[in-house]
Amino acid sequence: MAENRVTTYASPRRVQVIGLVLLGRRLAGKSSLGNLILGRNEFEAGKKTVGCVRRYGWVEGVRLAVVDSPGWSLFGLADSTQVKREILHSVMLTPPGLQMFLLVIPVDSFSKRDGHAVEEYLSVLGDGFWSHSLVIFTWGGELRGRTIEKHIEKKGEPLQGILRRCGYRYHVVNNKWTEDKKQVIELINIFKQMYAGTSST
Ligand SMILES: Nc1nc2c(ncn2[C@@H]2O[C@H](COP(=O)(O)OP(=O)(O)OP(=O)(O)O)[C@@H](O)[C@H]2O)c(=O)[nH]1
Ligand SMILES: [Mg+2]
Repeated sequence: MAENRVTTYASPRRVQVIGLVLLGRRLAGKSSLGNLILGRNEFEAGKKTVGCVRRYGWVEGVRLAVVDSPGWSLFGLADSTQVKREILHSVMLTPPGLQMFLLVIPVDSFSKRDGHAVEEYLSVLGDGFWSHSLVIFTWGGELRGRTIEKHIEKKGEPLQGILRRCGYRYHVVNNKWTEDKKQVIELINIFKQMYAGTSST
C-alpha cells in the first residue's frame, strides 16, 4: 500500500520593511544619502528632485524602502505647495509599519530661517512624526576634525530646537565617502535600536 504522504509547507515569513523618508531643504544631499544607504545609484543626485521616488534594498540584513522627496527652498526656488504635497505623498509611499523620517541637514549654516522652514514644511505631517525622526548631517567632511557636538553648540538655538524635536537623535555622514560602509552600518544600527522589540517578522 502506498504510503500516505503529508506535505507541509512552512508559512512564508513576512519580511518587515523599514520605510525611510528623506526630507530637507534643496541641495541638502537627500538623493545622495539615499544612494549612500542603498549602496548604489538609485536616485538622481546633483539634479533637482521634482517628485517622490521610492526604491527598495537590503542593507545589513534589513529590508528598506527608501523614499526620496523634493527639497524646499528658503529663496522661492521651489513651489512650496508642490513641495508640501510631495512631503505628504512621500509618507503614503512608505509601506505600512515601521517608518523613519530622516531630516537631512548639511553641516554648514543653519539659521533661524532654516529652523522656521523645517517647522513649516514638516507641519503637514502632524506632531506625531517627530518621535520617528532623526537628523542626518551631510557634508560631514566639512567638520574638519571638529566634533558634531561642538558644531551643534556653535549653531545655537535654531538647530538645537530642531534636534530637541527629534529627541536628540542624529548621525553624521559624508555622502561622497561611498566606500565608507561604517557610516551606513551605524545608521542601520540606530534604526534597529529605535525599533527593537517591534521589528518581528
Ligand atoms: N562633499 C559633499 N557633497 C555632497 C554631499 N551630499 C550631497 N553632495 C553634493 O551636493 C549636490 C546636491 O546633492 P543632492 O543629493 O542632489 O541633493 P538633494 O537634497 O537631493 O537636492 P534636491 O533634490 O535639489 O533637493 C550634489 O552635487 C552632491 O554630489 C556630502 O555629504 N558631501
Ligand atoms: Mg534630490
